[in-house]
Amino acid sequence: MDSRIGAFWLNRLLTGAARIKGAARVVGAAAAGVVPAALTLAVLLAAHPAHGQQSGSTTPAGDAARDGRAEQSPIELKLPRPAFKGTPKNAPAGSNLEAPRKGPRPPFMAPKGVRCISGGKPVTSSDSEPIVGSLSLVTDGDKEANSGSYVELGPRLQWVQIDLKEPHVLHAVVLWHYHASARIYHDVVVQVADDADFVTNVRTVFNNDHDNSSGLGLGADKEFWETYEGKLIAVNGLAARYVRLYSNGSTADDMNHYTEVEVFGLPAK
Ligand SMILES: [Ca+2]
Ligand SMILES: [Ca+2]
Repeated sequence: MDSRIGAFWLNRLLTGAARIKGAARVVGAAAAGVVPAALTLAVLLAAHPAHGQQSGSTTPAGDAARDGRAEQSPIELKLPRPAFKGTPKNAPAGSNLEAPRKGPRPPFMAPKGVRCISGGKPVTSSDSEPIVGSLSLVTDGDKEANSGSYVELGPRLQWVQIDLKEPHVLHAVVLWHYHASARIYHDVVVQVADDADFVTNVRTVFNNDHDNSSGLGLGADKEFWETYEGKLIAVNGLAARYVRLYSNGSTADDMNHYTEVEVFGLPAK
């Protein structure tokens, strides 16, 4: 910073500080703290113009975000074999449907060290006695479209829930309902919470229930075709211990299926 420009801004700040000081006399002691802060900033800017120029336009939070971006890397996601080829053509009329992607999904970037933290973690469900398979299939790491690789829950609105065993900072949830044939599951809602009963600090990270038939709130997200790539839902660093996923049947039938759910994150400090 040019010294004349520094002097100009110092003058402006001191003038501002004088005005604040005048106002402080009127409003009393509560505002008085502002004056030393403004003066300190002015002095710092004059004494360290280069530093003032660098950090004056940002905040400690901004610095952290920039550092975080610098350390981002793609999450390691192992995909199952594709079970069917081509684009599904029997799209339901009038549905709010995500357009099928052309080409593979781009890598998902997250802070370095973010990994799958759901493998082998306990799974509970609104349907404690699945029709086909067991709840442990949701987190057993097998995402293939084989018979025996998915759990089938009862009809209408059902949920599965993963207990990460301790609070984590979450960055993505990747979800495979059933990808052996083209279909769309309805009322897909994904929530995270601090407690197993989903009472404390519940946050919805995905909701494509457009008419609130689930009673969980109106969702603005789109419905999507099941594919071998799974559905990746960005979570953006929310801290939680529990992840719950709802669905309400599919274009195939009223049942609810899960082949695998992977949660990506880091232990919360
Ligand atoms: Ca599985
Ligand atoms: Ca609905």
